[in-house]
Amino acid sequence: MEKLVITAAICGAEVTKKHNPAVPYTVEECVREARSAYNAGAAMIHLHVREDDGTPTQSKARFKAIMDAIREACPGIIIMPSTGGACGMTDDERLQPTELNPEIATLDCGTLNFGGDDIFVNTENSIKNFARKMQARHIKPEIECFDKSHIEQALRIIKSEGTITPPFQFNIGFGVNGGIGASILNFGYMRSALPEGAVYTATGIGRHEFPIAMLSILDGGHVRVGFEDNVYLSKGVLAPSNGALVEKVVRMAREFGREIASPDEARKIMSIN
Ligand code: KMH
Ligand code: ZN
Repeated sequence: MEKLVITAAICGAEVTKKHNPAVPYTVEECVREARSAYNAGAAMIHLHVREDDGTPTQSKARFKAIMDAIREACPGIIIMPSTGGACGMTDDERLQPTELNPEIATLDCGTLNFGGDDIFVNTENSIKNFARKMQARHIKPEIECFDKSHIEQALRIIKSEGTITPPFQFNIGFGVNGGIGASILNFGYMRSALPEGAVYTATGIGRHEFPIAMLSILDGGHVRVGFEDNVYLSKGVLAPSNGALVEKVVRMAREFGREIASPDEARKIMSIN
């Protein structure tokens, strides 16, 4: 089977040091967490950034400072900035990291409840606008889908716009509060909706992180783990670092004969040029 690409979502926008004191806010903390994931086998970092006090921001300057520092500490690593940001941010605010021309960035393909009163808004026109802007800058979109309807929305835009072109890279997420639940049946349901030839990463939220990783390892998909999605190594045991979460996936993959992709191998697998 193809080598396994591990993405580490090291920071997120919602999780805080109250959930796990190792959640990174500062430049130095982001570098520490990225390095731990890279040394453990992550080929890609999915990046959100914060101010030093933990406030999520999509500031271009803050992204640049942290991306530069991570690149220096982790030679060759793929950095995939978020264009999702945090709930309540405007589209222009969210798009700022694309001005740095990253090789890949997230493209969220549907609106969903996001817990409590929060709604993560991605209208059809917003998604089209994000896709157009990313195509103009030759940024590969990772198509983020937290429900089957998001895959169907992405496919409609692929068909009508020509701004998202094959080979496609999807991230299918399970267990977001407001998104599709995490189960074997739902994994198959989402998986079966992906277009022929698509490459995909799977993400499970909270306690679903490792079961979903296992399904993806067995199915030939790729895996995302990290503090953005889950702060525990096992029930009641906080992960000391993002690297510890990646190490667990590496152990699982090796048990089932999947070798781990380097960043350059990941670029080939995911057609990131
Ligand atoms: N923080 C969420 C509201 C992405 O990075 O593209 C959105 C998110 C998705 O995390
Ligand atoms: Zn994210």
